[in-house]
Amino acid sequence: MEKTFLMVKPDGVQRNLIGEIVSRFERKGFQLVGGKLMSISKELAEEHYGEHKERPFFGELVDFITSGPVFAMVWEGENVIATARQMMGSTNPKDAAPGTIRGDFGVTVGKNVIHGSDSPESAVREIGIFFNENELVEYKKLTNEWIY
Ligand code: 3AN
Repeated sequence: MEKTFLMVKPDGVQRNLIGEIVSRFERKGFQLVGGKLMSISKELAEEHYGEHKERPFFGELVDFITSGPVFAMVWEGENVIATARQMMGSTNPKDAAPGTIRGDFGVTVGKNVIHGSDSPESAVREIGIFFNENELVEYKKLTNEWIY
């Protein structure tokens, strides 16, 4: 089953949006297989955003993502990579449709609330740099009488 890496950025954590964001992916029907509140070191930030090294906003990007805790997650489900990107909305919140996470909660392109892997290759890479294998939990949804 496909997996993706999603992360509530420092602005989302400061604005108490972790629950709202987790809830959207739960209600959609995806399964949370890993999650942790963590601080990102400068080294990890530079590795994560490696593809943007030459962009003029690289320094800003690293400073922002290391400015406060983030909530890192791995989600699983059919087409979860592309669907999560749709649910996040466009990179620049001014172009993100209402109903998307960035459309509903974001204002500026730098502080756009959430990160999500953009391809199967980046999902594998990003899950690998943020999570150890033993932090990912594979489990079946039960259909017992005690689940309402
Ligand atoms: P996405 O996060 O939607 O995949 P990317 O990969 O193009 O977008 O950009 C990575 C991150 O860089 C974005 N999440 C955004 O916060 C930041 N970013 C993109 N463009 C700019 C910009 N012009 N100025 C500042 N930050 C930017």
